[in-house]
Amino acid sequence: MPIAEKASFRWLENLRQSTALTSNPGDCVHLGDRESDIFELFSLAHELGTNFLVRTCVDRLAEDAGTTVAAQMKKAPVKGRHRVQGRTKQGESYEADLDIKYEQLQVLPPEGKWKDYADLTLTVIHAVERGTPLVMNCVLSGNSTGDSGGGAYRGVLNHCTFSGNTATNNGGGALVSKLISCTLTDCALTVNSATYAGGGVNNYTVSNCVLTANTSSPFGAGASSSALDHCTLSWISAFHSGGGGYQSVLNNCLVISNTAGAYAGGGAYYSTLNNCTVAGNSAPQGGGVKNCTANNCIVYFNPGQNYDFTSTLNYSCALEPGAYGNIANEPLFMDMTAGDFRLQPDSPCINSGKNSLAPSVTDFSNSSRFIAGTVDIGAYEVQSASSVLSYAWAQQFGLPTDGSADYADTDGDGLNNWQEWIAGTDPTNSTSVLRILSPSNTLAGWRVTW
Ligand SMILES: [Ca+2]
Ligand SMILES: [Ca+2]
Repeated sequence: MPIAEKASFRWLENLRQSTALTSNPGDCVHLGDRESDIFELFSLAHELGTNFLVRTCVDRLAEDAGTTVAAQMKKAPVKGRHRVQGRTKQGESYEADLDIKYEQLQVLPPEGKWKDYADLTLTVIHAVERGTPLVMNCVLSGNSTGDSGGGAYRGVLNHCTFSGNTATNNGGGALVSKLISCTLTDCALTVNSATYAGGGVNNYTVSNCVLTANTSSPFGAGASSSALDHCTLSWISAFHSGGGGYQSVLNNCLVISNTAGAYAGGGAYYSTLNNCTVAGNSAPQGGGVKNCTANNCIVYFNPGQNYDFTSTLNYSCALEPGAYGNIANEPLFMDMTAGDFRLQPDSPCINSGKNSLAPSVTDFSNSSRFIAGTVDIGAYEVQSASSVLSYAWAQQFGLPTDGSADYADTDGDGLNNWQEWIAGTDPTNSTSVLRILSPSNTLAGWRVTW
């Protein structure tokens, strides 16, 4: 979908209009949260000669695509310490010491936009709290707060169980910091205010966790403003929108049977999903996802519409998915009613994703990605794929997926089926073939046709 038709267009318009109001755009810094982490905004700021500071949610390619921003910042030395003072809503003051890193990096646009946008040299700032408290193997149950973070507020929590915790503001289960291999059940916000979010977690980095039955949150009943990796979000309901996730990034997650009561995004709302399986979610609009970008995702079997025009799907499996490498075939789960969302051995999702959109080298169950050379669509990678072809592509042309057809030249046009898949030609039609016919030196330069 062109950027002009997406919700993020408003961030670009805001930048353009506010820059037009000043005579010296170089003196301005435009601030944005994770929603503003879009390469188009960086390019526009560069074009307008103005500056920006956004909280990032995407780990972008850097330095000639040989690495990523996160990998470079991990290697970077700490260049300073900074103490910040804050005050809770009860008026208690607190201090936090931050380690500060910063680097100038060459940052690349998303791979699909390389022809539209140039690389940019950006300053990346990284701040991490020092001496963050660590809690391991604990049960946090039945706690409540009139502020935020019912079960936990700040800190790193590993192998903990949260249940029945509530908060009045944000983060019924937990707020701010990091959760590893935790389970959150029945955590909630206790007020029905449209400004509050995160029944389960808010502002967290969450990995290998299960969030289930977190309820009573207007937005993002499972997670809000969080980064989730290898997590299950299931049977969660939001009053308003974003049953599973809201303003979050979900990588390798199962997003199953969540609901949004009043408006939209049963599975996720205003979020980015990479290699997730989104099924059985419901909402009045966009039962699966609404205002989201979904890459390498299965968005299927969501009552009340899998997604609508406000979302962009790339290399995903959904009914009526449009262009961008998407497929419409049923994903063929092992046993959806029993909650087994692994893929059957003949699933069209096998090898049908795009490797550069995969968020990590492991799948939901921490098994290898890129089996048979290409990432599968959805949270699970089939570990025993026998063909290197996209199964959806092979099945479309009646080719077997046992590997026997991979390097055969079915239509005798000189290119084997793997080459025809890469070229996007028809492997059953010998006139459909990638072959240079008539190179000609036109005024615009060389033109190659096939
Ligand atoms: Ca694969
Ligand atoms: Ca052909």
